[in-house]
Parts: sequence; structure tokens; C-alpha cells
Amino acid sequence: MSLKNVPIPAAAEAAGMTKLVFWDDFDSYDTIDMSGEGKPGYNWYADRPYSNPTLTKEDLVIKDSVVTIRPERAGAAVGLPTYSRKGQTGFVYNKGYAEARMRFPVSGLGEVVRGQIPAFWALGVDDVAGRPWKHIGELDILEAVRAHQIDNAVIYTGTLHDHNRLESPQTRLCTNTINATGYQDQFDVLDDDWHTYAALWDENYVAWYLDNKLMHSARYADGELPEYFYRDDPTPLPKAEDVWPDYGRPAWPGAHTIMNTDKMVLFVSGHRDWPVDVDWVRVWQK
Ligand SMILES: [Ca+2]
Repeated sequence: MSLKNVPIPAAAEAAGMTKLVFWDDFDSYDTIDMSGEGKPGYNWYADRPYSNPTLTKEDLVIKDSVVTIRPERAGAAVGLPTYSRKGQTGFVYNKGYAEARMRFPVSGLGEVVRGQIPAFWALGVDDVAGRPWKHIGELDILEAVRAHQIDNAVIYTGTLHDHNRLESPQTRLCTNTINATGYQDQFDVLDDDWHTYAALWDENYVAWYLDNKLMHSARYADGELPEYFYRDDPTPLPKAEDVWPDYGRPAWPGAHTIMNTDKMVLFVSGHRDWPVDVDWVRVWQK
């Protein structure tokens, strides 16, 4: 499917996010800095943070307007970023509607190491750039997870993390919201077909979409405990720490409000043993 035939997603339009600020159809390597040097002006960077090896054309195979992301184990979780640590350049964004059309196998998988999963996600640029930070956000638009509860079926999850070192330099406080998967007997099992994964990120609000359908959302504000919602149900979900006592940390008032100011780098992630096809990526803003 060519990107130019894809309409503005309804949720982005409703939020006034109709300005296309980032797009890639993966027609060629021209939008990826394969040099590993971190030169400005590209959508994606083969050089990667956290001392991971530079991606090669074996790790990123482009064919028929699709990139297959399949790096070796080392650094697979990081995938392909929109920002170069080496060049201190690239695409970052604050608020907007980010979406990707992706496909990955859901059966015949060997042992998959934790964290090395199909993902479309964003992280505060200070961490990616290697700058010291006290407080950043992380928006996991999609993480495809194997659910041991249901025969290792591959399920949809989307998560918001608040990484906070303000209260103790030694401690990385983190609170999380995740979709209904993990809270109760609601699993959104994925197949190996193409799907569009998206997150609407606005002031004090994040909502996740699968094929343009609202999946779950989070609301947060200064001085208030965040609330998490399942689809259109106005009843807040139970707190994660009440359901999974060892899951993350209890949320604190103001958790996630770092999202209102943080600038984030986008990533698409796959692995040699769990390759991910990406047809296109777009980001819309007001
Ligand atoms: Ca394409």
C-alpha cells in the first residue's frame, strides 16, 4: 500500500493534528543515513545509541516499498531510530499522532529474548543523545508480547513510562500504564497480517489506536494521580500495582506530565529471529 493513498486518521483530524511533519514510505535507502556518521537531514539513522552496532543493509532490507528490520541480537531492542547520537541530529517530537503500518510473524517463533520484540516506540531524546537527565518519558505505541497465559499467543500492548530520578539520584523511579492486557482477562491477540499502530499524544493525554480503533488511554495532570482507561469505558482501570503487586512502582501525583515538555525520538524495532516489516511511518501535529 502506498502511503499517498492513506487518508488522515480520524483521531488525528479530530484532535486538529492535520499537519504531516514526518513520513516515510520506505521506497529506498535515501531516507536512512546508512553511513553511520550521523549526518543531518535523514529520517532514520543506522548508527545507534547505547553502543549498539551500526545497522547494515542486511539488518534493514528494503524491497517493494517495505523495510524489513532484522538486526542481530545485539541491540535488537533499539531497532531503527530517528535520531543519531553520533551526529546529535534527527527527528524528535513533542505531542502529535504517530502511526506505523507494520507486520510480523506470530507463530513458528523460537525462543525470543525479553525485550527483543516487535515495537514502535518513543523515548526522551536526552537519553538517546547520551545527555544527563533527571526525568524523561517513554511512549510504547506498540510492543508485541508473547503471553505465557495463553499459549504464547502474541498480544498487543501499549505503555506509558515515567522515568524519574528527581527524588533519588540512585533510583530510577518508573510508573507504567499498560492496556487492559495485564489487568484482566482481556487479551488483544495479534495475527501476522498488516496493521496500523498509533498513539495520539496531546496535553495531559495519550491514547493508543490499533487500525484506527481506540484501544486505551491515559490522563494525567500536575498534582493528580494519573488515570488509565480501557477503550471508551469512562471507568478508570484499576491501578497496576493493585493487580500486579510487583509491577513497576505506584504512580505519584503528576506522573507522566513530563510528557507535556519532553521531546522524543521514534524507533521501530525488530530482531533477526523476529523480523518486522514496516510499510510506512507518519507523524501528524497541530
Ligand atoms: Ca511503503
